[in-house]
Amino acid sequence: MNSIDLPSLAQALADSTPTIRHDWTREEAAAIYHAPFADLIFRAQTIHRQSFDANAVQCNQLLNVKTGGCAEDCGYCSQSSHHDTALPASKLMDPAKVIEGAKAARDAGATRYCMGAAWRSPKDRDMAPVIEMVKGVKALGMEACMTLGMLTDDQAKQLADAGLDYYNHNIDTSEGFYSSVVKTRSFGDRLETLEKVQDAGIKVCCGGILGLGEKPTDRVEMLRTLANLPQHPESVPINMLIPIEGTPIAATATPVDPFEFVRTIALARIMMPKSDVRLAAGRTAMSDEMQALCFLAGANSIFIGDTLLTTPNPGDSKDRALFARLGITPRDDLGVHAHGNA
Ligand code: SAM
Ligand code: DTB
Ligand code: SF4
Repeated sequence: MNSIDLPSLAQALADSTPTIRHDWTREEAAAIYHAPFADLIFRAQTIHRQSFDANAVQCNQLLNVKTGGCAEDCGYCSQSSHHDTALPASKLMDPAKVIEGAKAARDAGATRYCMGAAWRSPKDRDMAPVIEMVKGVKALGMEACMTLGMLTDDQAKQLADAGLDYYNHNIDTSEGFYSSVVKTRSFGDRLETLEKVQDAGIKVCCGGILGLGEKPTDRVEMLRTLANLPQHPESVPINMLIPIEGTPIAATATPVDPFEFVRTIALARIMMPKSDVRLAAGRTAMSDEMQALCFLAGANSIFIGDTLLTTPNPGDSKDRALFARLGITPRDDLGVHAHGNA
């Protein structure tokens, strides 16, 4: 599929440079979120085209390198030891196995390998194997991302020195709703780790979940917190809750209106014009049409492969078919020469 020429007005808009702001007001952000749908999507798509190829999507592969038994009580999570989810806990994986997985992911088209551990924070003895994982993934020419919970300044520096590109640490929802979702840590704890990561020179991946029982204001405020940080997170994952039996939130949550989900993506794109916005967890429950709307609203990144951390993901054949239907190509962040040469 070849992309068609846009009419000249739209092209002129798409050619201008987006303004990067860190002073969004509550009212401004809410007005964008609640705008007529066509106006919202037109604005988001225009801004999207100022910084990105609208037909390319960045592809990430997740791996849970340490499953379950987590001391935190996040009300949505299958891996918390506070909930009875029937998920067996495991030890930290052997770095060699992790690197094998990364190579397979690279061969399947992922440019970034995202490794998650179900920890409140890493212990000092965990750092050596974790660093070996980062170095191994980097040696394959891929981008490396980790999510290990709260970090000290020294741990952030060690990860930066190992070559870690991104650290994922979500704020998940608004400050006001946070304590209804997690009680074992505060919203401020999350912001503190984000600051340490940024100070160490690692790029930040930070977003949230929809479907926790939050109100539209909580979604707007979550994104406003991110957009008003001194530096926008380079990557903003927007997850749709995957209800997990045995978790308190699965018992009370109500499904999110798909249009509200798309509005949230559009607001992220408009307030953080140069960040990658990821259509993250929850795609198995979404139609192709809903995913297409998310891409139109400015999402430009997904998780590929059959599994996320502990739950299923659409998988490569479904995603290949979706990309073909929409004329989307995987974004080649590694360059053709880095692919398949290690
Ligand atoms: N332990 C790490 C931490 O504290 O950041 C990282 C792992 S955690 C699983 C990463 C993110 O995945 C969460 O912040 C949440 O946004 C998302 N997530 C976890 N469980 C989910 C679920 N059931 N449905 C949708 N998203 C989920
Ligand atoms: C993010 O925002 N979503 C990913 C990643 N960052 C670590 C995790 C999704 C987890 C979905 C539920 C599961 O598989 O356990
Ligand atoms: Fe632990 Fe992360 Fe799950 Fe919270 S989201 S319980 S910190 S693994």
